[in-house]
Amino acid sequence: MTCRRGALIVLEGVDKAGKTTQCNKLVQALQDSGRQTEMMKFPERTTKIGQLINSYLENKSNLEDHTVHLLFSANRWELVPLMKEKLEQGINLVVDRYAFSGVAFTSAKPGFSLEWCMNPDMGLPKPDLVMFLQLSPSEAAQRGQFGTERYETTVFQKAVQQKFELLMKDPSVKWQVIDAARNIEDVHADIKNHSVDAINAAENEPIGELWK
Ligand code: FDM
Repeated sequence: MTCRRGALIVLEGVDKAGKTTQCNKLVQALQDSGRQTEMMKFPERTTKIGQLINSYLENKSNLEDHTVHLLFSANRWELVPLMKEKLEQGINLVVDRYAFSGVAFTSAKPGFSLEWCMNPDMGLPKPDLVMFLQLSPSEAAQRGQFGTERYETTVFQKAVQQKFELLMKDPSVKWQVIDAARNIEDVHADIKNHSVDAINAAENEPIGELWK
């Protein structure tokens, strides 16, 4: 029997939407149903590039805006060989943030076009499904205070949300909007169903190239 490839499933969304909780629950559910699945997250803060990003996000260092954008992208590219290897072995990857966060966060800064921001990520492995956990700024505010990392302010998060909305208009990417205002289990059930469909559809398809 030929080995069917794994699916690349991405969760995106603004802060407080529950991405990390839902990624963990999805990985567990897929594993419990006998599907080999692993979780990844970006930024991957453990590599040398990731450590530079981590110190920037924790406000321990400053980096020029173009530079940090390219570091976030490089942090994805450095993981591409590993991602491809896993997908080809039939392992599904559930990824907490990807190039869409990269573009949405940088293009929310003054002077950055969507196009410039997308360029360095062109050709990354293309997700088989991107789920956007939708939560209005007022619902997000009810979930408590933002943390202390860079970008964790209401004004910036609103700008980021608008950029995500622009990215979701791109029909070359398989987007699915998920209403994240519901309870954790209902959101999870929805995410799991969409993921199983994407896994079944991806099996016989080659891995695509993002934005190419
Ligand atoms: N972020 C994340 C970016 O600005 N660019 C990127 O490419 C990625 C992947 O980093 F504020 C931002 C988004 C968020 C922060 O936070 C990472 P978490 O809590 O580790 O997801």
